[in-house]
Amino acid sequence: MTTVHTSGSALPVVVEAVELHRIAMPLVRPFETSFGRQTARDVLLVRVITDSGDGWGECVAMADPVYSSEYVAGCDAVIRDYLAPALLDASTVRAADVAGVFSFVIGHRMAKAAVEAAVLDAQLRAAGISFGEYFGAVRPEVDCGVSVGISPDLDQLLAEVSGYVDEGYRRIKLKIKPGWDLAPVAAVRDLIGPDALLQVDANTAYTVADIDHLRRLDEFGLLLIEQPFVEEDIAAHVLLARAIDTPVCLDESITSTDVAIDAIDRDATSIVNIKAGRVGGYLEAIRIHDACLDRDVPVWCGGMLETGIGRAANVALAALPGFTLPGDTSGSNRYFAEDITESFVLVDGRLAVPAGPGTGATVRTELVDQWKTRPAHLITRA
Ligand code: NPQ
Ligand code: MG
Repeated sequence: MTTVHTSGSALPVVVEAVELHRIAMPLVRPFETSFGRQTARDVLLVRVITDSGDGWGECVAMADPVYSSEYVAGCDAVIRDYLAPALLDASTVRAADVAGVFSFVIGHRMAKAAVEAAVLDAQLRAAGISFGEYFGAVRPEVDCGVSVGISPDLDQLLAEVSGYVDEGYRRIKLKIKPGWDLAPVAAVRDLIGPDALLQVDANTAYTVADIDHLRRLDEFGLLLIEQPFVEEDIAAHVLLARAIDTPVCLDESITSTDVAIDAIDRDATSIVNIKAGRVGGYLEAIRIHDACLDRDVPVWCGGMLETGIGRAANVALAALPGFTLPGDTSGSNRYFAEDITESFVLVDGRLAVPAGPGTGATVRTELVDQWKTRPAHLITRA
């Protein structure tokens, strides 16, 4: 079991104000999935100003509610109207208290996760402790994979994948949907060879009627198939897992530790994608990791096109012992020409776990100002 580091490291902070920043970052190339095509990342950043210094968190919600029910404007509103006032009302908080302070709000996990991360960053910066140390990281660097969008054609797909292989990525993930599955998987398997790590992600694009078709993926030696069916339908994933040799891995469905344990117990998932934003924060993500480690279920760190703020925290999370598969922890340049923090650069297919206090990443506030799509909101005690 991993235990969160709690000794002197976790002195509480008093939150004096919450600042909400909304910025737009162009993507280096459009990213297409079964739910749509993204050309820019519309990001909500949270800065908490405390008696012991500032902390930053990143909200992973997308501009539109197409991956999850959460979306940027909704997260912005729920933080402004509910979460920030509750945090300002609490006299002193540790990151570990934040989920309790927010429990009166149902759902809105991505919004809650962003604020909790900002509090944790402030608290650990004040204590001089890194996210990795606090989480219980067991390795100084993590193996990186890359998520490859749906391409206009196979030639462009193969060119993109070749580029990532040349950059040293240790695992390729292809986005699939009906009409874009067997052929791209076959072509990429042929390109990268039988031993290279390859997996697919359907982002809920299939139904149980497609089980016989999905079984045809078995011949390509995939690490896993991620989230073929809608997030509420655990039973459909159980049926697929019985029918297919390729391991089934849930992403969208896994919203908490209890849901993860239930899905594992029902044999709906034999590998789990952990995304802190989707489950309400890094502390809940660690509890899912612990539950999976107890059950010998491998986990890997998902990605949501994070800036350096979220990327730094993800890399720290991916350094926990149960993260035995490469994550979607790509280099900054996979998505952005310029990052909002120092860039994350792959070395031999790995990213280093930041060692500095808090996330260890420094926010370039001049870029936050330059890329803003509206003035910052400042929420202070009433
Ligand atoms: C997934 N991520 O694993 C997601 C989905 C995803 C890296 O494949 C903007 C913001 C665009 C978040 C596209 C990866 C996105 C996004 C895809 C998340 O399912
Ligand atoms: Mg996914």
